[in-house]
Amino acid sequence: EEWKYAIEEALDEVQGVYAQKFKEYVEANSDHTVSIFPFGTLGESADTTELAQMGAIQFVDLSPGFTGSLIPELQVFLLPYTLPEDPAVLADFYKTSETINEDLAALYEEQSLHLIDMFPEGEVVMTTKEAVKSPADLDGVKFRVMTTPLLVETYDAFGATPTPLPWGEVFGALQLNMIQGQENPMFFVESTKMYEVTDHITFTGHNTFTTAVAANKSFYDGLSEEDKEMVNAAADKAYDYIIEYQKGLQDKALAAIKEAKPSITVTTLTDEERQPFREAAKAVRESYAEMTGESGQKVLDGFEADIAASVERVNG
Ligand code: 6CS
Repeated sequence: EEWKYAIEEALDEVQGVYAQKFKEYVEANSDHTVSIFPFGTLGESADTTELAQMGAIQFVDLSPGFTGSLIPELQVFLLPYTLPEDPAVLADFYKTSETINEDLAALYEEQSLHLIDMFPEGEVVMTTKEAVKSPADLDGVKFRVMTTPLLVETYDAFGATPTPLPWGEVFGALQLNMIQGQENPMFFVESTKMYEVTDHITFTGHNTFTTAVAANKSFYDGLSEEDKEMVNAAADKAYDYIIEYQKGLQDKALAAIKEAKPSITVTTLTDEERQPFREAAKAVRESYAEMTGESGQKVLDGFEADIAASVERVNG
């Protein structure tokens, strides 16, 4: 059988590298084949999510920055200064968290999706046309965010004018100065040439980019036990690979950006400079609470307990 798998990125970007590992394992261990559809070939993230819900494609990569509009509790991943920064802790967390793999997985099921994996894609940085040292510098800056409501609240709290856009419109909007900033992990800033249309990179330490891979629910439920195990094993392989693959990727991407554009400025905010952003993050938690109620609170509590358990496991 041919399985179709849509991703939100290009084949040589993080989601693409994961998908290719997944495909390699499936094809080596079964009679099935996997066709990967890179970003743009089947539409925006909202489109590919729908295709997977309908069963027109079997697998999809769908990031909470978009899927949070469908499943509000997923916005827990977007709460600033909530996920741990240490990549080793993150690697343990996504794999072991019961909140992700049971509670959030159940919410995907309600949307006709079976959660296969969630994984980190690197620290999120801001890239802007003017330097950013404080929320005051974001005043009047139209800042592109992915389309889930909590990101609008976040950049509102950070002092900017949040502008939700699907990915396909971001480069052009920056080029035409319709927006003056956006956030993404460094590898993506490099591969998509975001640095050509922005001049300043700022490390604020407020988040890591999270993505998810899901299957159409009836498709997955209908697989033989053997195929289910094979799919899960393929995901485990791809997960380990993508964690290793990302070691040093941020530095490599940053070096390539500096080489391509020597005038780019790169600023890491100090703890003191991060303080006002941390303060603003409190209001974002309140928005999350309003959007998700009791269910969201339970997710957040479990999320933080699971993070603490991962910190303990990794650091002893
Ligand atoms: O900013 C975005 O919309 C995109 N960022 C990444 C890292 N992957 C896919 C997503 O569409």
